[in-house]
Amino acid sequence: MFKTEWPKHSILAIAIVATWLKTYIVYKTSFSITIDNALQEFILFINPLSLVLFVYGISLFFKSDKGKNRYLVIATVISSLVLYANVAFYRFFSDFITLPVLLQTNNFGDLGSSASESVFLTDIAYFSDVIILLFAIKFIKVNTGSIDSAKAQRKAYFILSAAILFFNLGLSETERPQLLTRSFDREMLVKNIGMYNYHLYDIYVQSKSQAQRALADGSELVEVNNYIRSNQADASEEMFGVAKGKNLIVVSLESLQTFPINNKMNGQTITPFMNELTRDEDTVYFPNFYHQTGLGKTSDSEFLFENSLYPLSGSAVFFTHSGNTFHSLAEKLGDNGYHTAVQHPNTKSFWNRDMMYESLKIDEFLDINSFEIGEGDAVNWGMKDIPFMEQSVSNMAEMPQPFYSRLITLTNHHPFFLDEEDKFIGEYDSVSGTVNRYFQTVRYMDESVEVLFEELKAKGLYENSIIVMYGDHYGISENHNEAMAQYLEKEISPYETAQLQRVPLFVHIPGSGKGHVNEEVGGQIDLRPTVLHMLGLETAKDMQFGGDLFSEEHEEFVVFRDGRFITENNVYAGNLCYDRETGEETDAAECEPYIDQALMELDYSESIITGDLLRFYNKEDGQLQPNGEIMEIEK
Ligand code: GP9
Ligand code: MN
Repeated sequence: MFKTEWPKHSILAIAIVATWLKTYIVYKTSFSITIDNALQEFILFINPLSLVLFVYGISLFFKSDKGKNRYLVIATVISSLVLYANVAFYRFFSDFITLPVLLQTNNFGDLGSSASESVFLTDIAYFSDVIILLFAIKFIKVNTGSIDSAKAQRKAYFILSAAILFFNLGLSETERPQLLTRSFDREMLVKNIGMYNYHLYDIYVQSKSQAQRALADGSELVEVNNYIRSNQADASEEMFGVAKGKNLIVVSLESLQTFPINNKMNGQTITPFMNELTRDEDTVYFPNFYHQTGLGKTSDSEFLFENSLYPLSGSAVFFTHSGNTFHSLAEKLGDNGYHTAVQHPNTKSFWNRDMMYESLKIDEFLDINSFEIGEGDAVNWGMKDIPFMEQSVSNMAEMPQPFYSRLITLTNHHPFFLDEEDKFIGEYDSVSGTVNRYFQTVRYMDESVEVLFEELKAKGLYENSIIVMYGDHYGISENHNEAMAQYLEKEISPYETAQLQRVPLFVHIPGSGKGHVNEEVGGQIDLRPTVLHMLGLETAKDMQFGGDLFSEEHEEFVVFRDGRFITENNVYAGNLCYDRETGEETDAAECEPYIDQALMELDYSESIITGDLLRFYNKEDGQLQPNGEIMEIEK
């Protein structure tokens, strides 16, 4: 067809361009990847390139043209299959493939049947680069004369491909800081590092956890079990069963810290409704309650709540260990006749929730598709909390009772933007726009909590439910210390920073008269036993690190994910020991005994997760199954 000779590496160049452009076109046509700005679009455009250059470039090492071409065809077919498999999977699950879904087919029994319904003849277009390549090989005559600078050329080529990879990663890092360590969302990963790199990254993450799991055996549990049993607190006699058989409504209050509660900003009340709750006769309010999250932020708080285990130190456990065996709060409630549901108007793959919720045995996940987001109903990260509360309650009205419904709010999230009509108070006046706006979004959140209560009453659900609400993690990071120092009118020492990790906890039991301010020092790790005991369910045989906050035996010892801790008398932060009440530095000996205990507790919890040790634990009789076989078969 073509008479003239084409340059030596034309076939390679054609293959690269064909796959690159095809991938970009497929991104745009077959997935719904949200693009917010031109930079994101640019990253999406260039992200297939680095790996394609690298993999196809290996053909440069082949001696014969035939070998080269054959390799290129195989490489294009494989990359097309990877892309196409994702397209077919996405049609059904609106998500990208991750290794565990291929391995845990029992969770996805309908995969096979749905796959066949997701395949069409026209899908041949997804292999267009293979077709183009085959044509090129057949009809293009390339100059085979060897200009022998092959080695130097190859070197330059691979340096270029590495440079493109780093350029891509650099751009992604500016767009999404900590993308790879936090790895919060598959869509975000595909959007930033590209489909092909995403799969390599996924394989790396998953095989690392699989290897650790394979090396673990149940014997490690003996020591952990002894530690847990010797530190365990009995249920509170007064509160055990106080809400037996009632619905459990849990609200994760996005980025809400304790400091705005019962506080003012430039004379304006920030949380009028929640302030009332702190004095309410049916509400127990905990002002000395801390979050214990790490990289996984909201998802870590969910993990703490459901499992009473610490999240991981180096990654988001929702992402890396969603295939583990867990004995979650949801599972226990499910076993006791509850319908269990999480409501959160965001993409279901965010924080890998869709996968993790399967392992946590949550019956129903009402994600963004379960909500109607009308005009003006979205701001910042998505659906506004007020319409979210309204629709969540309507959803609850449809649920079989008793139910456990956990709501995850969204509006009070960095960067704390609001529409004009939702600003109920003015901004603060510090150097930090983030801090200034935070007060307004917290004020909006307060309004949404009030709406929740009203709606529950209107729908007749209120009387028969208990409502547990807690801040999921800090909203204002240490980057805003100057503004916080201005607001709090004190210097932000390591002590203050630790104290700023307090998040409010409200336990509201309608008609109980149990309301009081409870000064107990506690953390998110304590939520699971506290809540289960109120619902009249024992946890004495559970593998959990927290204790019932109402129990006389509850130990005031809150360990942060990074080893800082709070005790009844002390705050240990920045390697210094402080008096908890005064904030004055104290004798290091007061903290000393707890330093190792804190690290040990974190290590024990980490070993449960990385070794997937709960598969060796019989939750019914509390027996360890060191050889693991019995539990494995049951699974
Ligand atoms: C996203 C929401 C916020 O679904 O949970 O996540 P965060 O950034 O707070 O972890
Ligand atoms: Mn959050």
